[in-house]
Amino acid sequence: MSKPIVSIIMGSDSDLPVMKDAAEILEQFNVPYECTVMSAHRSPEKVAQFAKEAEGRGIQVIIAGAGGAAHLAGVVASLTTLPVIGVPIKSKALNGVDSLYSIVQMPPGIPVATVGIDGAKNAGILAASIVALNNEELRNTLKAYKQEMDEKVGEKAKRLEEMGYKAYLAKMSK
Ligand code: RP5
Repeated sequence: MSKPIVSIIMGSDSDLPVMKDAAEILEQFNVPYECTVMSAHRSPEKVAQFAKEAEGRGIQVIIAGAGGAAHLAGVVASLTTLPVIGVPIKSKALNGVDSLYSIVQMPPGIPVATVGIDGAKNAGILAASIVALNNEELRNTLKAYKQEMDEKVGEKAKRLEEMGYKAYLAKMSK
């Protein structure tokens, strides 16, 4: 893989089953990325070093997933001017509402773009959209991706209209 331009970080390897969705969509779009674990609480010095060095290493966007009292994205955003996208991970105790509020409610001055709970796929797409500002080929890839979704909805609508809802539901449950 060529030099990474998107960095996917997460607070724990237990976040990986969710955060892999960001990696998968970036692979689909041919966006080079790196993926690792670091914790704002358990390895704060590693986080600080990463955030300070990311821009110099050619990283353009950072995706940060964390759960619970999720400070990773905010701490990273405080130490870099790169855009940071936070992914709130669904937690056991509060179903990810704690993670969501921790990430989305950043005080004025340090923004973190926040996707939905477990929304790592959207984080990957958003990261690709940011990178695509200076990459026409990637913009075309993203346009084709949207076009494909549009066509799929159209096909479903046509099928539902033709079959009627009862037959459609019966086929869905098979
Ligand atoms: C957070 O604590 C991580 O991002 C993870 O979502 C959560 C639990 O971590 P583990 O105890 O599974 O390592 O820092």
